[in-house]
Amino acid sequence: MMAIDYQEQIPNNVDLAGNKTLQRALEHWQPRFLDWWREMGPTGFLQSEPYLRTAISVDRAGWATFGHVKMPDYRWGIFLAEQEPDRRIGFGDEMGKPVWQQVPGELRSTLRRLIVTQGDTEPASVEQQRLLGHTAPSLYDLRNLFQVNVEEGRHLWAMVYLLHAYFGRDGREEAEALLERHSGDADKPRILSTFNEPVSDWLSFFMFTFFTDRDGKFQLKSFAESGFDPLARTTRFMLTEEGHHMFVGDSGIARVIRRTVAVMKEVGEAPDQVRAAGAIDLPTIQRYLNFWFSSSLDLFGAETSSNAALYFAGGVKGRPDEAKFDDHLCRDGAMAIERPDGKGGVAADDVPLRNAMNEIVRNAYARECAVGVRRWNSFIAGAGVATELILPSPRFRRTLGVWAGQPVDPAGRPISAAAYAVGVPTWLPTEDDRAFVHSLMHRVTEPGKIAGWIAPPDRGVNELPLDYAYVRLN
Ligand code: BYC
Repeated sequence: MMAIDYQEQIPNNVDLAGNKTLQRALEHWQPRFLDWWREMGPTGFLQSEPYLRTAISVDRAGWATFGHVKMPDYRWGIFLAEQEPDRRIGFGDEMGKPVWQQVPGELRSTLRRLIVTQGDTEPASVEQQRLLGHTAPSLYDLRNLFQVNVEEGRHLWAMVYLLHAYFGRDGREEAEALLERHSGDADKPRILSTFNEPVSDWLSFFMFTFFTDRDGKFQLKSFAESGFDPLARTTRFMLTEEGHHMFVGDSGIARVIRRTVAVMKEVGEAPDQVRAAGAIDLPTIQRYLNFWFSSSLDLFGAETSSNAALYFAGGVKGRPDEAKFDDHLCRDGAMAIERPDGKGGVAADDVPLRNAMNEIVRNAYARECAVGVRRWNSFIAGAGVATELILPSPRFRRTLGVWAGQPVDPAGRPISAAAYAVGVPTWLPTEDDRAFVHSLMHRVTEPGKIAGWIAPPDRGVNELPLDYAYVRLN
C-alpha cells in the first residue's frame, strides 16, 4: 500500500506525523472510510467537482479554503481548536479542577458511548442524503449539499480521531462499527431515531438541516464545555462548520416560502391552486415542519435522565454556553417537568436540576427554532398572506420521554387516540404530500437556473455570482 503523507492528505494540527501508533491506526481506517464514502456517500457524483470549502488550519485565514475538488479526494482534516492555557472544569462536582488531557478511568465507558453516539450521527446524515444530488434544484444547492456532506464526513473523522487517540483497542473497534451501522438498516440501524428517517426530498433536507443540525449545534456546544479537553477542543472547531449547515436549512426553507407566497399572489391561496402552479403549499410546509421538529426534539433524550445528571456531575457534558448560567453546580434546585396525568390532563413534577439537563437544553433549542419560524412568518406576512407557520408543542408526536406515544395535538392538548388518528393527516406529511413534493424534484444543472418551487438565493458562495459553475458535472 502506498504510504500516506498525512500532512499533505489529512491536514491536521494534532501532529499526526509525530505519532506513529495513531498514524497506523488511521492508516488502517482511512481506506475503509473511503470505501464507505463510495458505497454509502452521494451516489453518482464520484467524478464531479463541487466548489468546496476545506479547512486546512484553525486560524481565520486557513479554515475556509475554496476550490473545485472531487469528493473522494476531499482532504478530510483533523482539527482541534487552540488549547486554552490552564483551562479549568466549568461545572459539576469537579468544577475548578484542571481539565483532563487523558480520559479518566472511571469516565472511560461514558465518554466512549457519548463520542460514539455523536460520531454515529455524522455518517448517518450522509447516508440519509445520498440520493438528493439527483434532484438538486440548482448547482448552487447541489454544491451546498455536498459541502454539508463532506463536512459531516470530517466530523466523523473528528470523533474517530478521539476514539483512536484516547480509547485504545475499544476505540478502534467502535471506529470500525461507525462504518458498519447504516441509516434505516433493519439489522444495524444508526443509534438515534431521527438518523434512520429517510431524507428523500429537498424540503426534508432543508428541514433536517434547520432542525436536526441545530440539535447538533446544541450537543456540540454541550461537549465544548467538557472537562475532557480534547473533546471540548474538537467540538469547538466543529461548531464553525455547523453554522453553514443551519444556514442551508434556514435559507432553504425561506426560499421555498418566498416562492410559495409569490405563487399565492398570482393564483390564489388554495393549496390545490398553489400545487397546480408548481409550488409547495403552506399546509404541506407546516406538516414537514411538524415532522422534523418533533423528531429532532427526541434527540435531547428523556426529560428526566439520570444519565444527564451523571454527565453534568462528572464534568463530562455541560450546558451550552455554561458560563452564562449563575449556578454551575446545580446541586440544589428543581425544574417543574410536565407529564400526562393519566386522566387526559397535564401534571407537573419537580425534578432535581441535574436530572433535568436534557429538558433545559431542549427548551433552549426550541426557543432558537422559534426565532427561525418567526423570521419565515415575517416573509409570509410581508407578502400580505394571513397564514402563519407554527412551531408545534414539544409534547406533540414524541417517541421518547414522558410524552412518548401520547395522543397530543400540535397545540399540546392531550386528546383521545381516535381524535389523534383523525388529526394526523392534517398535522403530518401524508403519502399524497410526499408524492407531490417528490413530483417537483427535478434536477436543474444549468448554471444560474433554478427549479420552479424555490426562489433563488440572495447571494452566491464566497462572493461568486449565482451563475457560477458551483459543480463541474464530469
Ligand atoms: N433515539 O437517559 P436518556 C448531530 C437513548 S446531532 C434513540 O434520556 P441521555 C448531527 C439514549 O442514548 C447531535 N435512542 O438519554 C445533526 C440512552 O441509551 P443508553 C448528536 C435515544 O443519555 C445533523 C437511552 O435512550 N449528538 O450532531 O440523557 C447531521 C436513555 O435515554 C434517543 C448527540 O446526541 C433517540 N432520539 O441523552 C449530522 C450527543 N435519545 O445510553 C450530525 C451524544 C436517547 O442508555 N449523545 N436515546 O443505551 C448524548 O449526549 C445522549 O446520548 C443523548 C441522550 C442526548 C442523545
